[in-house]
Amino acid sequence: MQDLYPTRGEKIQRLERQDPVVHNEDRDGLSHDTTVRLRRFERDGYLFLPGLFHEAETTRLLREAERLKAQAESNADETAFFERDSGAVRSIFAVHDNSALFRAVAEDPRILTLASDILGDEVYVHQSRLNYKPAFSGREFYWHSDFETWHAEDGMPRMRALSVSLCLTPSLATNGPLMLIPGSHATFVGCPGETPPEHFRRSLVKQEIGTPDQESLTRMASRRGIKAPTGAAGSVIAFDCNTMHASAGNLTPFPRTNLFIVYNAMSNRIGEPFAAPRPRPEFIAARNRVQPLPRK
Ligand code: 6CS
Ligand code: FE
Repeated sequence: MQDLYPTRGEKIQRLERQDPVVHNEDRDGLSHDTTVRLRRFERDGYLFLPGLFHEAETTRLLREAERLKAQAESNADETAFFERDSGAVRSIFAVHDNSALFRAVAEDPRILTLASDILGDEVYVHQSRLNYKPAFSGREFYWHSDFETWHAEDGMPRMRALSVSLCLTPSLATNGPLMLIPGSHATFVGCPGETPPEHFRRSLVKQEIGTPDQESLTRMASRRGIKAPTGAAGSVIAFDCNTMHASAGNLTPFPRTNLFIVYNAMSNRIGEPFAAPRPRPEFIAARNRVQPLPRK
C-alpha cells in the first residue's frame, strides 16, 4: 500500500493532509446542531462539548477508573503504564474491553453518533485509555499527532479516525488540560528518527520519537494560537486523529483524569506498520478483534 504520510525517516517532512476531515458528503439529512458541530470540527480539528455527560454519570465512571487504578497498583498488567519518577499510574489501556461501564460510554449515542457522522462510515474502537494525570505527580504528554503514531506503528492508512476525550474530573487551567493547535490537522508533520522495537514501552511514558520539531510547532501555533478548553467533569473534547495536541504536568492537588475513546472508520482498518519493526499489541491497537459499533 502506498505510504501517503511518510515519517520516521531521515528528515522532517511537512505535507498537506490528503484526506477530508469530515468524511460526509451527504449532510442534508443532518440536524442544524450537527451541521454546526461538523463545520467547527472541520475548521478547527476539534470540538469542545461542555457538560455533554452529567455529573452523576461521571461520578460513577470516576469510581470505576479508581477501581481499575487500584487493581493496576496491586497487580500491574500489560495495559497499565506508570509515571517515570513517581511510579503513579499514568494510563490504563483497553478499558472498553475490561469494563462494562466504559464499554457503554464507547457505545453511547452522544459520542458514537458524532463519530460516525464525522467519519462517514461504521466505526470501531481502535484504542481506549484512561489518562489519570494524578495530583502533584501527573507528568506531561509532549506535543504530537496521534495519527503519526497510529500510521507509523499501527499501520493506520488514512486520516479517518478521531479521539473523544471525556473529562472524569474538572479540567482546569492549572491541572494540565488538553492543549490543541487549531488548524494543525491540515498539515502532516513527518518526524525524523527510526522507531525502536517495542517503542510503546517508552513512548507511552515519555514520547520522543514521533514528536514534531520546534519549527513546525512554532509555525502551526503562530497561525491560530493554542487552545486549552476547560470545563466540569462530563465535558468532552472530540479531536481529529491529526490535530497537534499536548498537556502539561499537574502540580495541583486536583487530578485531571480523562477517558479517551478512539474511533476508526471500518474502511480504514489498520494493517502492517508503515514505519515500525512490528505491530503493537492488540490492547493498544485493535487489529484482530474488530467489530463495528451498533448505531442506536
Ligand atoms: O501511542 C498512542 O497510541 C497514544 N499516544 C499518545 C501520546 N496519544 C495517543 C495515543 O493514545
Ligand atoms: Fe495523543
